[in-house]
Amino acid sequence: SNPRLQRAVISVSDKTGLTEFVQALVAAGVEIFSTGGTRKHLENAGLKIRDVADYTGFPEMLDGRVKTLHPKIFGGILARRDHDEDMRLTAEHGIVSFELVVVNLYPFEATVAKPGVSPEEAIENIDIGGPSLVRAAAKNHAFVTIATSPHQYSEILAEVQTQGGTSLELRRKLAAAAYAHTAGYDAAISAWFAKELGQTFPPQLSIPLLLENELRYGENSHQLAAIYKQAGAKGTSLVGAKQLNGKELSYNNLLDLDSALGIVRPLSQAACAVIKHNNPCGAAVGASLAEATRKALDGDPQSAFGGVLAMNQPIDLATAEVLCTPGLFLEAIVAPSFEPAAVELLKTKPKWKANVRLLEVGKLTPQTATIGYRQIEGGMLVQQADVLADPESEWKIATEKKPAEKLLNDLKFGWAIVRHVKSNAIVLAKDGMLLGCGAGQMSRVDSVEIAIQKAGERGPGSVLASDAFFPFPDSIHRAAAAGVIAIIQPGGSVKDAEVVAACNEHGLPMIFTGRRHFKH
Ligand code: 93A
Repeated sequence: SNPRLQRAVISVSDKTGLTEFVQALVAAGVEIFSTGGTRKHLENAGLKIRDVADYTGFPEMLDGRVKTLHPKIFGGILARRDHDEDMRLTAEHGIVSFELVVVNLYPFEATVAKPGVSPEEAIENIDIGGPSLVRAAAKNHAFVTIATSPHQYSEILAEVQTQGGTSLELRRKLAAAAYAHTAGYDAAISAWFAKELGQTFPPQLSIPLLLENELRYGENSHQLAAIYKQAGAKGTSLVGAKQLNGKELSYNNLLDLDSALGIVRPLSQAACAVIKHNNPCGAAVGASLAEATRKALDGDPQSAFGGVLAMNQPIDLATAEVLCTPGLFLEAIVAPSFEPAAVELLKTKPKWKANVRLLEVGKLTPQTATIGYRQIEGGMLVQQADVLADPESEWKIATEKKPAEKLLNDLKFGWAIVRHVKSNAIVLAKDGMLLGCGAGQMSRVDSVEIAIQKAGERGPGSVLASDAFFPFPDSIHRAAAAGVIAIIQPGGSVKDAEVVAACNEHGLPMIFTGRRHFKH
């Protein structure tokens, strides 16, 4: 049977929804004990609240560093109600029992996220009594209910109002959530310390992640999935983006949208990227966003069907009109913002109605994820993200022929795109537009072949970018035959001399960037 809920300890920083919750508890006959700020807040709402300090006979001290850390509080939470000796001892010491603990912690993450916060202020926001209350109540969940988030109030209340107390099932569920809460809290503190120490790598591996949402399913419908938010994450991201239209985002949508954003994020001109299966099948820059979008969709119109798009500028009506190309179906579009007229048009385009997912993420900031994680069986691989921009000052012309000045923009563009393509990666680009992409092949020359085939008759006059060196000169001969007029690649193969000789033979200029960009 559910133990009757008689007394609660309430000590919260986030007072959202608290007054209504406590009013209902009081109405259900629960006696409330609170710390200074919480008590004032509730008394201002006209509620009768007992003061923790009065009860313990010990004042809050050290500027609040010691408020609830007292045996009369912890004994009342931790006593095993079915142990005679526990009950005898608590009674002997004038300790009352608490069946409910409501705590949320000092806002450490929000505090350290503030610009210019001092270490002293950060440290003062390390909660000690709060996590102790949470852990104690969760440990004794056989008898005690622990609430760590206002989202839990209604479920608790529903049981209290109908049954006088909570069910063991709910108490166990809340205990699990409570330990996740304190674990995330300590992870954030540890990450802050590491940052203060200037320690950026290897990172603190207790990544503070908070459950954001459950997803309908994972990569396939038989896989359960969820999305987590990195605590304290700054910058523009899909987590918490504003959805203006369309069905719920899927796991694959999120992965593809993130890749698409990754492509357009660093580009300074108006840009659009089209992603399918996590690889770009279109990407372009233009004088306007509408032009860039038109070029991105034209890169590979067949593959663009069912694609996911990202733009680096607000979507205006002209761009929305381009997106309404007859016969084109799009899964999702992410942009800094959408003009209302553009949203209207996209929503009413017959086939997409209520379907196309439109996401507003705000003005794009540079990538903030500096560390990448990849799970392997039994462990985890951790590396710095591939964020280094390759300065042109370090590029070297490897061939007799120099690339014409007007080709430099395309070479830069191709080099900016190829790092976002799964290795072995080859892209063909012309006039700020991706024309062909060979992705994820196990042999580089196969990727060259696919990129050429995708570019088709538009290939002549294009430039070719390769994410890593050519192990053999065969790719060069193939590119020259297709009409490629310049090449950019890292260099560094034992066969570089042969590769350069092949370029010279065809009169092709080639740049060595000196840095490889595998993406696996
Ligand atoms: O400084 S503390 O670690 N010392 C304590 O004994 C203590 N007990 C509760 N902080 C403590 N708390 C925290 O105070 C709670 O976790 C909550 O976040 C906050 C509520 O304080 P107030 O009721 O004064 O607003």
